[in-house]
Amino acid sequence: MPGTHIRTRTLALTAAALLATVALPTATAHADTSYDDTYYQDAVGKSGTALKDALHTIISDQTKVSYDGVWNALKVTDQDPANSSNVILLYSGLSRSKSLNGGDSGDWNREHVWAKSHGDFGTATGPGTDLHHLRPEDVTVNAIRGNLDFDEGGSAVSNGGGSKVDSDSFEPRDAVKGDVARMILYMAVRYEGDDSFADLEPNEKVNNGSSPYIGKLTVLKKWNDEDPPDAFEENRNQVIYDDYQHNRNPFIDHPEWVESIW
Ligand SMILES: [Ca+2]
Ligand SMILES: [Ca+2]
Ligand SMILES: [Ca+2]
Repeated sequence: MPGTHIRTRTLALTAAALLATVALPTATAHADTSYDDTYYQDAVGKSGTALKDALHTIISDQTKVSYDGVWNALKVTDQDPANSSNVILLYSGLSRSKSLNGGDSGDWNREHVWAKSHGDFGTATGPGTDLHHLRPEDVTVNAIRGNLDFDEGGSAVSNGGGSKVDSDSFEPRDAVKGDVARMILYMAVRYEGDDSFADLEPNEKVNNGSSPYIGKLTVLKKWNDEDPPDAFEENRNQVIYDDYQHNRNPFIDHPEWVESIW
């Protein structure tokens, strides 16, 4: 249904342009209420743990993608809007040929934003193949991020688009800080330990190692505020919902729900 996508995306861009002209300053201004009466019906009006529980039930109803299927899915979800032969690399911000997927230097591969060692879920179908936190990234930059927690500070990553790294944390470039926060917090709500995988949660630490935690929560909340969802992130959420998993990242539709839960 490519035609549907084009129409949806055009409407989203028009809405974004309208919001930009009225320049409402708060995260609430970016809330997309399109799905409040349908998809989010059982969550709207709730807060805190009740909201988290309701969202967990809603987003756990999904189709799962195989790890091999992730390659082709990312070529659609992360397509460069200016060049349909390319994908945009998450941290680098570079546009690179879809055909350069692989494991060699100069290739892009499948970055697990929630590092798969944090909770040790690997690449079996489940959290390790969940498109809501998988993004294309340069093989070398992906290795530099490794399984580091997220925090501010460090030195510039080579070809990292402004991303920084130090011994115990990684700071993505400004344009995707909010994307990273909303991906991590989606994972925390989606995986609650009731499906044979670990209960993933954010915390205030770095050096979480193989524990099922990612830090730092206060920094992720700040990034959610500083970098609200844009057309690229919203389109990606829509494509995953329409064509792949049939579930949504609630924090892209309602960034203000982050503050309500955490
Ligand atoms: Ca650090
Ligand atoms: Ca962004
Ligand atoms: Ca959880």
